[in-house]
Amino acid sequence: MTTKTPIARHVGLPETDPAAKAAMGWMHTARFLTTAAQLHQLPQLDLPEIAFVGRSNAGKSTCINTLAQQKQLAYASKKPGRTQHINLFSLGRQGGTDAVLADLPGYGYAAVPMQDKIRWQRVMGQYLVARENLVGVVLLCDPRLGLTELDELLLELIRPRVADEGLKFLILLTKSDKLTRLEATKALQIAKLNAGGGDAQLFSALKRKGVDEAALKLRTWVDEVSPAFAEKAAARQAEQGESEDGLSSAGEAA
Ligand SMILES: Nc1nc2c(ncn2[C@@H]2O[C@H](COP(=O)(O)OP(=O)(O)OP(=O)(O)O)[C@@H](O)[C@H]2O)c(=O)[nH]1
Ligand SMILES: [Mg+2]
Repeated sequence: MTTKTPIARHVGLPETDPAAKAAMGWMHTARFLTTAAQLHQLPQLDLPEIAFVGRSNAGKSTCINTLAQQKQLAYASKKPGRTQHINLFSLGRQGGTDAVLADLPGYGYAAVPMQDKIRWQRVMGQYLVARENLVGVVLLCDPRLGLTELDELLLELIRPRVADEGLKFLILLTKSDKLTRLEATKALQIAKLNAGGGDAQLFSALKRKGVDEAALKLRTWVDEVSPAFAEKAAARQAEQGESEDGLSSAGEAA
């Protein structure tokens, strides 16, 4: 869905909301940052991070590519289970980075050996509970399947952070091009009921439905938390400066 300005809506012009346009421009700056198979391999970042989670084949990687307006930023495939690492992408203009997107491996793919499933569920659980700079979670859900048991488990896992830290949460109903209008309306109603503390919207990479809306939402999340992150980074820098001063004055005294 295109987010129109009130005037455009009034006269029926397909004009895009300037804020949504800016959000899409920002999304287009996405570039690969790093990949990690294990949590401890992820860099500690002083930047707001937004994770894309959901069952295998739900369309997480395609969603990131669609938001970024890039064909092959994240690896998408017909074959489920293609994303097997946590892949991070930086966002920000002029080479600066003001946020990070995380593409997570999907869960629930039957052909994955049980041991790998368990290992992965543990890694993802730890990521969602302990990743300090995580500010938002986008749960991708194929509305033809609805929320699965593992989706519900994930919701349980993040609920305390949603309640205590204001972790943002959005359910994206992917592949909505496969639904009739009535099915889409019903699926959205159900998802909104299940999104306790968060939001839900329809999305289609194929038909470019809900893309502006999702980009704008993520931009809003980042705008909301950026001052707190800037403050933290400044405090850390000051701390470092003080300890360096301490070192140099110790050096001078010697
Ligand atoms: N019709 C339709 N197909 C889509 C849409 N989004 C993704 N797909 C297809 O769904 C399949 C899986 O997409 P991916 O983006 O690789 O899914 P994923 O969630 O990243 O999968 P894993 O990495 O295995 O967890 C691909 O064949 C995509 O082309 C959509 O909006 N509409
Ligand atoms: Mg993927």
